[in-house]
Amino acid sequence: VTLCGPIKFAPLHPLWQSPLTIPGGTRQSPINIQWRDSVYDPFLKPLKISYDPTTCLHIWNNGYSFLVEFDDSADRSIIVGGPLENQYRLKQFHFHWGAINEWGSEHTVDSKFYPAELHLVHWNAVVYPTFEEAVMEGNGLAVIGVFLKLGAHHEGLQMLVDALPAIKHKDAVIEFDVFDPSCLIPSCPDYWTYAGSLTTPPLTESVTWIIKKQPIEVDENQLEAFRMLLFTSDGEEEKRMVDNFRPLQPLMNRTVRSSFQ
Ligand code: SG5
Ligand code: ZN
Repeated sequence: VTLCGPIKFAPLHPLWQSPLTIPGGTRQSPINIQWRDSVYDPFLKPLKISYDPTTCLHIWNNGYSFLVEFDDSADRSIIVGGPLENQYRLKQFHFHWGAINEWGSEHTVDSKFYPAELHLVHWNAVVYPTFEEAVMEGNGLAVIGVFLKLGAHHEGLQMLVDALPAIKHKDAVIEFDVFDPSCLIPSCPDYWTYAGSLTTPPLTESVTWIIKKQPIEVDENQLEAFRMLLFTSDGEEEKRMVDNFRPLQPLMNRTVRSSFQ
């Protein structure tokens, strides 16, 4: 007989010491996108992206991911169209990834995980005076999700990868003043869209998700560079920044729409 000892769970990341779920939540993210259950919507417009590379400010390790933040005090880096009624301003982008290539993305397609997922976070500055207010409201945010798959070296991503050793520890920030994130967005215009939430606390149900169908390719060394980052501050016992994704949430009463047939 094999006796099974008690199952030991990894300690929870400090980010998740606030509630893991929203009581009564009906539009939580991420979700599995079941391709055949998505509904083609011929009224969905193409998504127009117009980023000003000089609005880029810095790159920092926030202890859960690394973020590239933008000056969002004016309509300089914006998206419009797609499922959106107004234009939305770029605030930041960040990634989620796994310890190994078998998982790491937050969304899945037909239950398949990608090794990483990029999120470009935008807010509705037409309707809300600040990002913090937009975070709390139903149409406040629009996040573009892009899957990363293993393949060719990505020249645009390498700009970021080269900066990572300088922000290895939690709270490290360095200047990063020119970057055009549109180089990280696949050329194929096809996307899925659904109403969801932030995938980190405060988990508010304020996000119009726009998930690109086509992944971008990155190489093994580039993913390995992500995995060299640390959740921990300088001086603490080192914990690798990996598996920084939220588990899948129930679809509930939602439809995923597609821009393509
Ligand atoms: C919000 O959600 C958070 C981000 C968080 C993303 O944009 O901001 C706030 O809630 C401020 C009110 O947190 C920060 O920017 C740290 C200050 O981003 C992360 O935590 C990095 C993963 C999460 O957005 S997401 O739903 O696209 N994953
Ligand atoms: Zn995210």
